Amino acid sequence: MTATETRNPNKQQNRDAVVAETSTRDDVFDDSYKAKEGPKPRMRLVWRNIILMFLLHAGALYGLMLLPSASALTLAWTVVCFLFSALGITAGAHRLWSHKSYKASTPLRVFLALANSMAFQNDIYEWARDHRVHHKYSETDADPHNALRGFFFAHIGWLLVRKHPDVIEKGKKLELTDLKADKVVMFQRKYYKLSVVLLCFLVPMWVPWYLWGESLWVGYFIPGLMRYTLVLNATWLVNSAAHMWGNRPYDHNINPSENRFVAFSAIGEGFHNYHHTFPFDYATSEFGIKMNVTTAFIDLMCFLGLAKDCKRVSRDLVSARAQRTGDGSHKTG
Ligand code: ST9
Ligand code: ZN
Ligand code: ZN
Repeated sequence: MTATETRNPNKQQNRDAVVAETSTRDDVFDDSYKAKEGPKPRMRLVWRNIILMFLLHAGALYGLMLLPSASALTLAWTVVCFLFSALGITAGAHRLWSHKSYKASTPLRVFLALANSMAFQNDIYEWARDHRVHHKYSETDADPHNALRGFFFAHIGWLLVRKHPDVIEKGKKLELTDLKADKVVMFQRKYYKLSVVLLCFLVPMWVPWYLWGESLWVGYFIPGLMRYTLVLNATWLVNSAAHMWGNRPYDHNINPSENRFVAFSAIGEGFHNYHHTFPFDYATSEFGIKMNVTTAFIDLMCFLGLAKDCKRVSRDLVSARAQRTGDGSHKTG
């Protein structure tokens, strides 16, 4: 029996290629990690980040209070900006660049890189590097947002302190040549700050002002700051809530869980027990497009000829794994 299948005509050939590839991946859990003996390194606060995150969340709350004064078009634009920036993380930094779970044409990669800059969550290279080390050394000191350090640390705290030295030590050993060879990724990294100013703040504010006469103030606080903060928190919930609460139908030995609330708010990324068990599956879930806008988007891109070679775990393998290591909550059929 083969481990995975891909959606294209040359099935057997692709299956073999996928199996060979997944056996040498750097996003698969590695249980060889041993914590260093002796006292833990001191936690070093980064006050610049603490102050900026506080101001950002205060601005987002103010944006929330401004909602009644925004026009319907501005609210619709906020939803568009939310979805666009969310896809830059889910379909882009996560499923494409961190996990290589499908292939994307250059126009699609450019689209996803622009969307990723609108999400302002570090450039794609840094995001994917941190994410691979998260999968490989999940719930250890080498995991950037180690959920064993509590909800707050996994959610936002990890961005407010210097990284544990093990994150950097283990991260330096990762295989990142695919990212370095991707011109779109490197271009985005080079012009990251400029692209964030334009796409995360100026474009969301400017479009409603220019096209339908919304005030720049409302444009800045609602589709700008409030939308940015919502996407951040939806993403962080995957690291916090989905590493703590929910069923573990595929592997009860790990903390990542199936969390429907997170799946909804993170446009399909809350099926986290499945995702950590089969990180190379492009759908990040057994259930295809169900509660999974990101998978529907990738399917649409395949239909339009802009994406291909979506990796999928076979139903047989999923069932066998659930029977062997699941918590018993797996539903067949
Ligand atoms: C943000 C990121 O929010 C969110 C990521 C979430 C991930 C979620 C995953 C869940 C699954 C997907 C679900 C998606 C759902 C989406 C839903 C959407 C609706 N390996 O970092 P530095 C080296 S960002 C190898 O400064 P410090 C490297 O040489 C928010 N090497 O460490 C590096 O230099 P460079 C906005 C590594 O000093 C150097 O060390 N941004 C690694 O300890 C220094 O690195 C912020 O808030 C590694 N892994 O500082 C700012 N790491 O990069 C956040 C480091 O030049 N960041 N090195 O190569 C910071 O300010 C700092 O990183 C710090 C740590 C203070 C946190
Ligand atoms: Zn992942
Ligand atoms: Zn995780």
